[in-house]
Amino acid sequence: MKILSVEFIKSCEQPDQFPQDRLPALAFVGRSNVGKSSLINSLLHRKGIARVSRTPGKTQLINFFLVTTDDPKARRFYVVDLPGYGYAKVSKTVRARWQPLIEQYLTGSEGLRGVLLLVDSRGTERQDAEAVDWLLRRELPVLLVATKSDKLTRSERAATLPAMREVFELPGDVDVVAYSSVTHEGRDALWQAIRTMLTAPTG
Ligand SMILES: Nc1nc2c(ncn2[C@@H]2O[C@H](COP(=O)(O)OP(=O)(O)OP(=O)(O)O)[C@@H](O)[C@H]2O)c(=O)[nH]1
Ligand SMILES: [Mg+2]
Repeated sequence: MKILSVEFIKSCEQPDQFPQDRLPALAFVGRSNVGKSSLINSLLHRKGIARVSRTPGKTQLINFFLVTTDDPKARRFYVVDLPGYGYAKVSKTVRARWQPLIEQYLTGSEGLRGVLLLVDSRGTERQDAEAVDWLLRRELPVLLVATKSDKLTRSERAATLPAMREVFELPGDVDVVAYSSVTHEGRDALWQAIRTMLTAPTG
């Protein structure tokens, strides 16, 4: 599969700015600093299209990228980079604005075909479990991605995916993929999972 183009479309701070064209979309969610923007860059083979920062709270709006590929099963779709949840240092007012915005996007978008929930493979937090529950309760198609796998030893890596399944009590139809945006480990597996989500029947 070849990526033909990646175009930044827009940043949204309120729901009436979300694209209305109902193109298929994939949302990337997870704790601040977990590696959402880095993973988008790695996945799309674009170094800096999504802004990355060592300081949590970098992504503050909902950013839409339009991707086209030569794959008939994933020809044109949005990649949606969301602000992270659970970052204490972002002011309460800012977080109070993000939370409903994120929730409105996730619950009100007709084109949304999958939610990629990123968790740090070195350790999960209560908020990750809450996010898993929140998404599953709404019957959103979820894919769990364990990020920064390059930071684990080989044996730790082998233990990660079963451990994630257990911690979150994931139902059998939820996939888990390990990913490193440094080595790009997991890129092929993630693309495979994405194609499945984009072609799954909706409704
Ligand atoms: N070693 C390693 N570092 C990573 C990886 N992915 C991201 N990072 C680093 O983690 C930090 C946060 O990455 P971002 O991609 O900005 O994280 P984010 O989830 O988009 O963060 P917010 O936008 O603040 O919610 C940066 O310093 C990245 O370089 C990875 O796979 N491996
Ligand atoms: Mg980000």
